[in-house]
Amino acid sequence: MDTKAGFDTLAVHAGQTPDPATGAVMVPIYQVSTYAQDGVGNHKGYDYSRSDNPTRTPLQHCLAALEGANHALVYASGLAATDNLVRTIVRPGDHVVCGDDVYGGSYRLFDKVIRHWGVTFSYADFSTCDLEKAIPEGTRLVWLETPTNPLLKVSDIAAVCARAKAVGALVAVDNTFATPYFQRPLALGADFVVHSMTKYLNGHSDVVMGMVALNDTATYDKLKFLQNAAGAVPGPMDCFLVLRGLKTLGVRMDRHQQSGKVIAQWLSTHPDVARVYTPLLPSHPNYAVAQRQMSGFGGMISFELKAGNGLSSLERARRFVAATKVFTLAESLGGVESLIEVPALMTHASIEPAKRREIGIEDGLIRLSVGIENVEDLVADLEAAFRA
Ligand code: P1T
Repeated sequence: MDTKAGFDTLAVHAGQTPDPATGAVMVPIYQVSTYAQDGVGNHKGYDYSRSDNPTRTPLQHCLAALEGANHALVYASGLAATDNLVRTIVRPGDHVVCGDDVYGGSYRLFDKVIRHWGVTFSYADFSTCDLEKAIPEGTRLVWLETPTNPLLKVSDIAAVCARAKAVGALVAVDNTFATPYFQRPLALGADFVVHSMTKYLNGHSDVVMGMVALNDTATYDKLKFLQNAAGAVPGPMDCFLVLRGLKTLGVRMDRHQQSGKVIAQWLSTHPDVARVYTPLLPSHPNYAVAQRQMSGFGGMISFELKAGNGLSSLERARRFVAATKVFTLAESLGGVESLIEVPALMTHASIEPAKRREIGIEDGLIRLSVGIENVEDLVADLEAAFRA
């Protein structure tokens, strides 16, 4: 496949050709751990499925094409991808600067695991901070999530990369919320793109998987070495499901965004809503940056309820999320079905309460992942929850 083909064409075809043995149009699920060898070391390119698997390889090629990267590697989860990338790049004594508002599990991995290997971390709001102060000389890696989870802050990727380059630091962008359909960090100067493919890339809430995409072949070889040495690989069935999910990424993202806009606008005028967070609305403080570096935003919205009826905003949030019927109360995001959750109690509960509030994640914050159901049903569901 010509890598200059359009995004949707690449999503359907890149890395995939009809099976030479049978003509099967879809990549088969090679549910196999090992491969026959004619003589010792004489095989057809695969010897053991921890190292490589023929369902995984086309998925990696497709993802590299979508991110505009030379290489992509897929992992058993988004956090496994994060862990393998960080441990490939940093050594004891190194310093990492991380966005202050990141997925709670990424923060937990850095603060409760990798920090104990003698790596130091500092945290900054890349959407507002002075980049020269936030990214000091000697920084080895910058970890940038944009848009952020759950506050949907958008940071200027090119500006962060320029500062990082000036001090010799590498930049990894967690592109889970935007997907390569709406944002291509490598083209803006990033060294690595990371995804939880559990979310939009797969899109059907039936797989946990992660990926890293990059251009530098020497680092790719190191990553591949660690992946094989440590073994955080996904199974062939999961790779098949993500290959299938990717084919509709563009149409799904358009629909998530279209419905997301309707819901964001409706929430922003609702009398019970104190604040709406989403780059879908021009009132978002980083709207200009978002317009510049992204071609769209998907369907993620966070909002706060006003306290009322003698209830705190947290208690109102608890009742609200228990009352929706089309929006399922669950962690995760990016699937065809709409989800609702309270970050302080669920996805970001691993961050200490004081730190969470310092970041701006209020206890009563509610996060929506707007799915592809009929938008009138979604609005009616939320309206009913306001009245419950
Ligand atoms: O769950 P896993 O596939 O390991 O991915 C971790 C991860 C990494 N980066 C971002 C931006 C994420 O949102 C996640 C996972 N997030 C959720 C489960 C959630 O509900 O926010």
